[in-house]
Amino acid sequence: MNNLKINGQRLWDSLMEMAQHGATPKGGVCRLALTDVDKAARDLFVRWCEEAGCAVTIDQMGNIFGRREGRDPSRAPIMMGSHIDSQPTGGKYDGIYGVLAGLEVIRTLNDAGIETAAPIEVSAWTNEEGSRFAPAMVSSGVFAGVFDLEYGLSRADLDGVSMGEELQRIGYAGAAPVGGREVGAFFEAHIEQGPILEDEGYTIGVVTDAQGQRWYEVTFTGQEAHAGPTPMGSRRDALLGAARIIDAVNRIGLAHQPNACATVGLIQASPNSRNVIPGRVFFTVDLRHPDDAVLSQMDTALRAALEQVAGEVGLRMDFEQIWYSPPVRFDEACIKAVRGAAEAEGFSHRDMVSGAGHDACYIARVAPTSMIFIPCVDGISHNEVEETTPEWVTAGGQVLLRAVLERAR
Ligand code: HGY
Ligand code: MN
Ligand code: MN
Repeated sequence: MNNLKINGQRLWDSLMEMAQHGATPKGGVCRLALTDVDKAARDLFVRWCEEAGCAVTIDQMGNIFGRREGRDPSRAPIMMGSHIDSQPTGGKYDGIYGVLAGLEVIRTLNDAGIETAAPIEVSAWTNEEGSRFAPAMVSSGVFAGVFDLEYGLSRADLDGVSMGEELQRIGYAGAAPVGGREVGAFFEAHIEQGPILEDEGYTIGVVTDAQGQRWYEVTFTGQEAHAGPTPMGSRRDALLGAARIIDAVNRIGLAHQPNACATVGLIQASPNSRNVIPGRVFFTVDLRHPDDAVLSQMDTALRAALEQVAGEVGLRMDFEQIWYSPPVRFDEACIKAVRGAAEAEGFSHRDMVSGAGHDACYIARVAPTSMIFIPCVDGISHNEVEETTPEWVTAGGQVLLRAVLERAR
């Protein structure tokens, strides 16, 4: 088994074929959760799993599991996986790499005629991105018991369409219960989505932790009025309030270095007319830090800034923290398996904390879990130019194979 090698070319070709689903002119993908292009990508993944001899199960949140039996069906499965959905201007590798690397491990075991003791599963988790439906990682969250099924299915996009409706529409409202079953271990391979591995010249990231996140939704309500006759002193300009908070969020991030991240990514002003003072603005805030206490300090600073600006500008404020995902420490034995696999394969590697959230963060609550990172070019992700190399893709898949075999023996 020690010289078993994945077929890197087959993995790369599968990535390129899958990237056709939602392909954008700039070379990225727009494959928002539960849209028709997500369905098409899901259908292709299911077909590939079946062609690889896997039994495919879909659960009530649309999570997909391809299962390869082992000698001992009573053993909990060793699972690999990630997500198929993307950001609106996403890349060809975020999420789908971990899904297809898992499939490649199964294809490689098939080619070699290797039977593992434990069953092996490859999974794809619904709406990891939290772009179309908030929050992120919602379906792995239901699997891990963080959210109940009703909450998960009720999550609606900005047009008010719910995940439950969309799962029915695209035919992925599965019958299987979500979670409540033992998973022997979970490994998620993923691009780093940051610059560290490439800048420092490492091939593999041994992910020990993931930072915590808090997501908020804010609505400022002022008063629509004419941009001409309305004196500056009597305005209640909701967009002015949002502008001050956008600057305050950036300053909160800078004030909690190292490591803090703070972002306003989504904003909707109304009536969005060039000569009307904006009466209503909806926007989101994303705060992150690997230390929970510092993340709480950032939360406190945000709430203070919101109160102050609403008072200054004379705005009504509706404010909700819609999501809190605490920092995660992954499983020591799984971390060791990944590190050992990188060493056995002769890949340079370093321990690191994930800046992004991943389904592994929630699966870690119900199974021994860790992650494998590969570099991405210039550390860019959540961008159509997201890129990595066949060598890095192969290396990550090879480490995944070894780590999984260690746990599935
Ligand atoms: O936001 C994140 O960290 C992930 O991409 N969902
Ligand atoms: Mn991802
Ligand atoms: Mn992402």
